[in-house]
Amino acid sequence: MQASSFPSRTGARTQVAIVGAGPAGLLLAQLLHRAGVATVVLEQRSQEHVLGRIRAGIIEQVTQDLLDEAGVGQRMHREGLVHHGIALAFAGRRHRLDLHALTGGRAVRVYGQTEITRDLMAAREAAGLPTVYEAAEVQLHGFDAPHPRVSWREGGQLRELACDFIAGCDGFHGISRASVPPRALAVFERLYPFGWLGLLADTPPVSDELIYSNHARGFALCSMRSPTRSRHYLQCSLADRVERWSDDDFWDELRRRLDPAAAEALVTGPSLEKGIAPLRSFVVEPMRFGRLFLAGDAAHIVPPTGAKGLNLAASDVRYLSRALIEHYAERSDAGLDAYSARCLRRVWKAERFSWHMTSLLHRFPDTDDFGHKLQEAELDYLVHSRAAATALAENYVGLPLED
Ligand code: FAS
Ligand code: PHB
Repeated sequence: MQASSFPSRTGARTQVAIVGAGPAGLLLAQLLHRAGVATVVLEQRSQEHVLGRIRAGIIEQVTQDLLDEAGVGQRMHREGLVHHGIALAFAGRRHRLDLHALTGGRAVRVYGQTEITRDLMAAREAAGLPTVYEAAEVQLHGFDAPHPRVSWREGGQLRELACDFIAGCDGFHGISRASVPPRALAVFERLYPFGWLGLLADTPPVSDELIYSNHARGFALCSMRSPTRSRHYLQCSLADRVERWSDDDFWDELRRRLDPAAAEALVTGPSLEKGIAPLRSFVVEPMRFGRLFLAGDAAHIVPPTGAKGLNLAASDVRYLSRALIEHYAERSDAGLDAYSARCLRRVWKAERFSWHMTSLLHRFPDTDDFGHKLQEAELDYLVHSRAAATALAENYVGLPLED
């Protein structure tokens, strides 16, 4: 297969131009490289900035298998924590859901998105493959015709790259989806009347597994990155500002929202990172426009309550990488033609689950007492019904892939 003729300023070309060096873009690039498909990755921020983002922490088996297929799973297996269960806390009590037993032996793994990105960047550098960081003013051209191009500014110089396909892996605020004529898009969106205030600290996790807490003061989540590094979240108002939250304020509020045993076990310490993220559900249809394919947050966003965002990006990339490899290796476009519909069937199931978990565990300002009693009844039903718990468990560990 062709290699990238990249270094020259004009006349440069590659097979797949990938916009965005987040997990979607880097994982796609690595999978294509291992199949001999040439790529160039264009990232608007610095490598350090991309690595400085603290985001997802839970990965499904599908994502783990993909990292192994990409040849970057070694550290994940060494350092990632396999979790067989989660806990739901409400009405002052904590209830464990045995995901492993409920799903016939499946599990999730705690391994931070930052580490996945680091592993993928290292693999790409080791292979000497082209990634342009701090690529300014990236523009997409001619993707509704056979010869698309991307252009950008690098050190003030205008650069251009011809390609066969463009993969828009540039997240929710990227240029790829924004380059599609609005009339060609159907947008589905739901905004939530609250955000998540997240804190990362080198303190031991509250428990061996995650605790999702529904509390009258608001949702709380106790997660982790390792046996010595914890990651916690508090539901907060959209008007909240992270500057108003001292570390002590955060720890005191977290303690209030936990069951007594968890509150007792909480070890506090200085934050390494603190930030507020809004919650939204968002899907754009279709995910393909001619020779432009959207993957990951560029096409869909889920509230993080279901731990699906990064995992959906991975399953999009699994479908897209196989389709592009099939195009080059077998001269077949069947996978490319099926890409959007195949991804969206999975995306909408994850949107449903993430919306359900968010509705179940958060306090909505316009919910009345009756609504709160319904929430509590649903949680009580969940932790006492094997059927209801199985339904949650099979979605949490990740539904099987189509094909
Ligand atoms: P990303 O947004 O990760 O990557 C897109 C990349 O494209 C970025 O590096 C960006 O700089 C670059 N880019 C943007 N515009 C560009 C342009 N014009 N030109 C070139 N490059 C451009 N998911 C979970 O499962 N669990 C969580 O707990 C969780 N927490 C989150 C917290 C926050 C604050 C956010 C924003 C998201 C969170 N997510 C979580 C979801 C998140 O993990 C995403 O699903 C994941 O980053 C998706 O990866 P990508 O699709 O690669 O998009
Ligand atoms: C995290 O560890 O960042 C995390 C875990 C589970 C979630 C959301 C975030 O549902």
